[in-house]
Amino acid sequence: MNRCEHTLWLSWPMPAETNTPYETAMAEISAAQNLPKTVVLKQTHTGDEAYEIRNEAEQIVISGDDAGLLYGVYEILMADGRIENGIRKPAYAYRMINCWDNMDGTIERGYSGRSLWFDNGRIAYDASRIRLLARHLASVGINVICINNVNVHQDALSLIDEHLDDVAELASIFRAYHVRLMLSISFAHPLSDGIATADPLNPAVIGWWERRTALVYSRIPDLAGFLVKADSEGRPGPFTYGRSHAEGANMLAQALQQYGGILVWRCFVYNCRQNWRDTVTDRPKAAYETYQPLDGQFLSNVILQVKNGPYDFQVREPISPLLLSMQKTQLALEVQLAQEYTGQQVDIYEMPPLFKEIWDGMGRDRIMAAAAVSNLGNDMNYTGHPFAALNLYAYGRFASDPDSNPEQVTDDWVRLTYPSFSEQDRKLLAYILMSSRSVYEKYTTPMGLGWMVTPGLHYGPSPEGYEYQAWGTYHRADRDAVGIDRTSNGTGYTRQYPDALCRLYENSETCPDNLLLFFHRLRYDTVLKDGRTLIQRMYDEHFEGVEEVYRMAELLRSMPFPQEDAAVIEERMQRQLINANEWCDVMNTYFHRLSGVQDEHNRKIYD
Ligand code: GCV
Repeated sequence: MNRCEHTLWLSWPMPAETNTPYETAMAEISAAQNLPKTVVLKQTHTGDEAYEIRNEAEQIVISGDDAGLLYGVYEILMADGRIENGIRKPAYAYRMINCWDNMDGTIERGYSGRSLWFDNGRIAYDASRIRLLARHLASVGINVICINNVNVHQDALSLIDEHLDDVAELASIFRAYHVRLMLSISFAHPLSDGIATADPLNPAVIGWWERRTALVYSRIPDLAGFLVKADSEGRPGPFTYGRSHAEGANMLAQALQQYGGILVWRCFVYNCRQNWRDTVTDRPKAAYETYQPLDGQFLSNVILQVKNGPYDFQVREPISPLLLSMQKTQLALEVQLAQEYTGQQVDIYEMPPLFKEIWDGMGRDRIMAAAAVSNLGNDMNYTGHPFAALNLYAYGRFASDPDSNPEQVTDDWVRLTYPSFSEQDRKLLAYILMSSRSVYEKYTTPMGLGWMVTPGLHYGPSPEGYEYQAWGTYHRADRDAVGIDRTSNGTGYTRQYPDALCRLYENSETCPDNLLLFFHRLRYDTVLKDGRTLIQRMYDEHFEGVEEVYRMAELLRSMPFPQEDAAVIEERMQRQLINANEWCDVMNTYFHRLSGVQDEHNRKIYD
C-alpha cells in the first residue's frame, strides 16, 4: 500500500474511478477485502442523505439517494464489528470545509505544505490525490469544499472567469464522492470588470452578479454556492456604500436562488484599527453588535457563518453569543482545523473535546450548517502531523452527528489509522490525544487568557506582542492584576448572553476556572476555588504543562508507529518540547517580573 493511502484513515485499497456516488459505494464494497458480511444496497423512499442499516443475512443499506447509500457503506466498512439497525441522517444539510488556498499555491494559515490544487496562478493537481481526499471527506460525511481563500486576492477572481472550466473539472472529481464545490468571491469583483461601483443596490452591480452566477452554474450546476468575507480585516463590503450586510448578502443570494445555491456570509467583523488606549471598545462584542440587529432580514438561502468563539479560534473561548441569539436567521458554525493558534500542526492539539464543548454550549439545533477551516495541504500525509488527521475526521463525525462521543470518535480514528496496534497501545494513544488540548492550554495561556502569541506568526509566546497593537486583543496585565472585566461593571460583553449564562459568567465565583481570565480582571492574589492564588495557579499550570509534554513524548516513543509516521511524530515532538519550555519560561518570567510573587514550590523562574 502506498504511503498516501496509508496515512489517512481508510486502509483498504482505493477503488477504481467512478462517476457517481452510487458507483463509488459499489466500488468501495468490492475494494474492501475483509468484510464480515455482504453489503447490499437498496434504493427506497428516504432522501436527504438519510439511510437505513439492517442486519439480516447480509448487511443492507437502504436509501433514497446515492449519498445516503455511500454514507451507509462507509459506516459499515469503518465499523468495528456489528453496528446497530436503524435510520441515520446527517444533522445538517451542509457540512463544509473552507480552504484558505491562494492561487499562487500558498495557503493562508496552512501548516501542511502547499495547495493541493493551485500553483503559480493556475489550477494544477494530482487527480489521484484529490480522489483520495474526496473519498476521506465522504467517509465522514463532509459534503462541501470551498477551494479558495476567503481573502480573495486579485488573481483568484479568475476562478469565476477564465479558470472556470478548470474549476468545473476539479468539481467532477469531488462529485463522485458527493462532495460539492463552493467558491469564495470578492464583494468588489464588479469593479475589476468595468463596473464603476460594487454597491449592492445598484442595478448594474445586480445585473453583473446575475450574469456571472449564471455563467458559473452553466459549468458547475451543483455548485453549493458562494462564501463571502466582507468588511473584515480590509476586505471590501457593503459598508463602503452605506449598505447593511443584509443588503449585501441578499443581493448575492438573490442571484444564487434560482440555481439552489447558498450564500454563506462570514460574521468575522470587528475593528482591526483599534487604539489600544481605548478601553471601551471590546472586540468580542463586535459580531453580535453587527449582526444581531439584522436578525430576520436575510433571504432564505443566506447562511451567516459564525466562529465558535467571539474572538478568533483561541485555545479556549466561550461560545459566541451570536450563535445563541439569532432566532430568525440561518446559521453555520465555523471551527478551525488549521491549528493557527493551537500549535500549527507541530504541537499536538486534538479537537474532539473542543467539538463536544462547542456543541454542548450551543445545542445542536441552533445551526443548520457547519464549516471548518481546512488543515489540508500537499504534504504526503495531507495534514502535516499525522495526528492532525484526527481533527478532520472528528469534525466530519461531529458535523454529521453532533451527539458524537469524543472518546469514541478518537478511539475509532486510532483503530482505523493504526490497525496493527494492540488494544493497550490503542487505548494509550487515544488517551494522549484526548488530553492533548488541555496540555497545550496549560503551557500556553490557561484560564481563558488567550493571545500572547508572536504577532503575525501566531506560534510561540510573546506576552505583549499584541498589547499595544490595533487588533483589539489586550490583557492589560500590570503589577497587581490581569485580564479585562467583561461583566456589566466592565465592557458589558456578558450581557450579550442569555440570562442564565450571563449570570454564570458575571460572577467570578461561578465562572468556570478555564474561562476566568476571559471574563474577569483579577488580582494575582485572588484565591480560586481550589484554594490556590491566581498567580500560583498560573505558575503551576505552566510547569505541569511542560512535564506533561515530556511524559507524552516518552509514551509516544514506546508505540509501534509505522516508520514514516514515527519520524514525523518524533521530529515534531522535539519542536513541541522546545515550544512548551519556551512558553512556560516566558510566561512565568513575565508574570513574576510584574507581580514580584515567588513560586511556592521554588521552581526555576528566570528573572
Ligand atoms: C483568512 C484570522 C487569521 C487570518 C484569517 C482571518 C479570517 O485573523 O489570522 O489569516 O484570514 O482570521 O478568519 O478571516
